[in-house]
Amino acid sequence: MYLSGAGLVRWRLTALPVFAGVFLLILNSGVASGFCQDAAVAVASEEKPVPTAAFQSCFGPSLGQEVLRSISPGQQIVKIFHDELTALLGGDAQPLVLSAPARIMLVGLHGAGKTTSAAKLALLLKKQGKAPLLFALDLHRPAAIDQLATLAKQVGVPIFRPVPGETDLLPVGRAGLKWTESQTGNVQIFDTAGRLEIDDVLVAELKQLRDFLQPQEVLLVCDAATGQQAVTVATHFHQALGLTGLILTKLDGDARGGAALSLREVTQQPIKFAGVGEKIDDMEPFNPDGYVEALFAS
Ligand SMILES: Nc1nc2c(ncn2[C@@H]2O[C@H](COP(=O)(O)OP(=O)(O)OP(=O)(O)O)[C@@H](O)[C@H]2O)c(=O)[nH]1
Ligand SMILES: [Mg+2]
Repeated sequence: MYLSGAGLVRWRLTALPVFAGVFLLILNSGVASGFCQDAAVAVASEEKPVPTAAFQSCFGPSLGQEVLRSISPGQQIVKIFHDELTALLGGDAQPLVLSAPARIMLVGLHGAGKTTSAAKLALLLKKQGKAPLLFALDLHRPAAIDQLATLAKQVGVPIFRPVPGETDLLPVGRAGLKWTESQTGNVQIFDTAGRLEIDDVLVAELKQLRDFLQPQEVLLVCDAATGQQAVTVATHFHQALGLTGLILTKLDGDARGGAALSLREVTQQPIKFAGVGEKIDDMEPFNPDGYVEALFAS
């Protein structure tokens, strides 16, 4: 399980207080899970009004459906809530687009989990019968190259390492592609540098690299704990780089959940993977339905 009710509640309270009424209805209906109780208590303490227009836009289509007679009104509301959230998150799990030469570029802020996710992704792809290659293209933090090399060894995947002291990203990218000629891999995963906050120089550099590599996938790695900051970051990276998806990391931590909905909303791109721990196999394809299911079970 990678989502707590409290995390979603925090998001909903700021984004759409309309759920207040719904939570309270669920609670009163006697089918409330721990999550709903958390939510109802939190909502009750907020004393926020329930805007009718927002309620209609969110639940209108569902409420127009004929009410199923076999389940109680409370269960019906839980189902509507479940279906709406799943739809908000994009419905089905979205696979990677990997046509040859398959290239995946990972971008994001410092500490978001790019390097770790690069190796986790390599392992996942390897388990699917692919032959991934890793590229250490963080030239800003020398330790990042060693970090990826250690992880690459752990997952048994070849790694391209830049010449020490190299600072110019494009020639390194070019050397990386040259290196692939001696390799048999069929999916290339590029780790890149992060920054403490959005930085125009970094983004311009990444843009150049993206133009050169022409990756099918540009995935923003986002720390789930960063909340609203993640939304600003995602907006900026999406405008600059044209993201094709996201990896939401640290969903095993305390501040979980809310960011997923906001990130999806501002980028209109799917969350493709979820980081659920520090171990190398702690990453899974992001499944909106399972995510919402976990929410109701918490
Ligand atoms: N609990 C948990 N920790 C994670 C997860 N993903 C990454 N981490 C940890 O987060 C820390 C930062 O991860 P990195 O992969 O180094 O992050 P980065 O984005 O490459 O950071 P920079 O190279 O500084 O830009 C490490 O200690 C990871 O083990 C996750 O899904 N869950
Ligand atoms: Mg890194």
